[in-house]
Amino acid sequence: MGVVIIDGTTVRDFVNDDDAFTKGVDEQFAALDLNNDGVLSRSELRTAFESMRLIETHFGIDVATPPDQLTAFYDSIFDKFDGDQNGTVDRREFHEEMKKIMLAIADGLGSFPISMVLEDDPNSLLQKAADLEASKT
Ligand SMILES: [Ca+2]
Ligand SMILES: [Ca+2]
Repeated sequence: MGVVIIDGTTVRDFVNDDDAFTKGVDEQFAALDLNNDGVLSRSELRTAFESMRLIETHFGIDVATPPDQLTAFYDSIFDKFDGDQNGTVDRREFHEEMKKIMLAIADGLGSFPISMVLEDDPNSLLQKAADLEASKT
């Protein structure tokens, strides 16, 4: 666990830095693709989001949500990612949707820096955003 100070600009700068963002998303994708078949299945994506604070932060989901609602929620997330509706999420679809989510988070954060407690996750995109910001100063 680490605490990072982050604001909307930090996140937006990261998303707009093509090299850094693509690298971050690719690493995350590779870590989530548990069976290494090059695409994310419904359950792989769900496992990912269950372990990520990103979605809780973004959508305000809390742990008390009933299981059937959670399943419906994760299904709706999967459908969002699966742009061509072929039942799997490929690298390009993942990249595009993560970009939207990160920009939405950036908008939500605005210009007020907040401190976030991040799980020890080397693939956390918010952590990478904070690292990129730190590397500039
Ligand atoms: Ca897979
Ligand atoms: Ca797809």
